[in-house]
Amino acid sequence: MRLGLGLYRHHLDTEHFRFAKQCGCTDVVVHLVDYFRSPKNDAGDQPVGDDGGWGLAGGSDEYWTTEWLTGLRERVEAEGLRIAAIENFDPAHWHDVLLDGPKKAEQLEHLKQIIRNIGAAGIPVMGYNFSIAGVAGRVKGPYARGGAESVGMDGPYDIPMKNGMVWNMVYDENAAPGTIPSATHEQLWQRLKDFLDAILPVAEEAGVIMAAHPDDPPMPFVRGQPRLVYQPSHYQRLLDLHPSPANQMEFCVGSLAEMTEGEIHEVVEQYAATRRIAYVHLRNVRDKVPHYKETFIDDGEVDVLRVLKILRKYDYQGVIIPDHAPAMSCPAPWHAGMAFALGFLKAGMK
Ligand SMILES: [Mn+2]
Repeated sequence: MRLGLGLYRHHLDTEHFRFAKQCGCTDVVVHLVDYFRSPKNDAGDQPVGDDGGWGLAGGSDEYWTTEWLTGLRERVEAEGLRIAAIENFDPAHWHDVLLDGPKKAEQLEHLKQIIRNIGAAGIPVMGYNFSIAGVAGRVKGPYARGGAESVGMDGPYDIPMKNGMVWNMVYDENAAPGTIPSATHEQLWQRLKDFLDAILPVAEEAGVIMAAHPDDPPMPFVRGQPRLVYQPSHYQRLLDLHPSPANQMEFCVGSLAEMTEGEIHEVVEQYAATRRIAYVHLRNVRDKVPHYKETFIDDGEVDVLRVLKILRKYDYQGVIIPDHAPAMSCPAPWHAGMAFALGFLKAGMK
């Protein structure tokens, strides 16, 4: 098992690579989409946003080229780290793949090229979250120990999404007025299948593993849109959709623990046994949707040390990152929260 840190777009510099190394990481997981372009998100925390989502999607396409990604990998390796994965596509690159819109075929071709670029740059995993509404409906408050700010849910979130939005970001500021009609669960599974059928052969050839994150938050519907992996058993359905060795999981223990079905340690056992975990998000949580709260890593309902023991039993060799952590009361809330989680994980991984 290897310890990693997830870095947002604005963290991709030497200072943050060194911070990860100093915390004992061997790896980083990088986000190329900037969730913090809108002033409504505090760059010292995880994004939450409002009914308009996190902000505007569609950052520079340069980040997705082989040249830029190779340069990033070299900058990371210069600090003695590896890039374990890239996390999340830009909503501007695949809105019609998620919405089954007119640009779907064109966008799938672009995604294939992105996967080829990632492989050519020597980055082994692409994490994605196949979701129309994305990470929406969360609230922020002093929910964690000592009044530390964390996120959670305080009831369902059903306000429809405006046209031009997908994945909790805005891809078209000039979209026609109106809201996006609801899809069905079966339509969304078909869209996922179309995506996997197109992408997985390219991923295999490029040496890139596609890693699916479960729904965050794991509700059956968010903003009137269906979700895919909102109960533990749905992950098996996703794996069964395509036997490719490139079809794997971005295994988020926190999201799985928030689900209303399953016992989290049994769920970890079940999926560790598949050996199709590309990498792990490991955080702790109290209660279930629609009323869960994120906690410090030692303080929720997940026995994180037991999770590590189960992963070790199945000889899991991949990377574990803390995912989110409560923001601590100090001048560097994100750094302190992550350092605390990483220290705990590092000790537990011995
Ligand atoms: Mn996660």
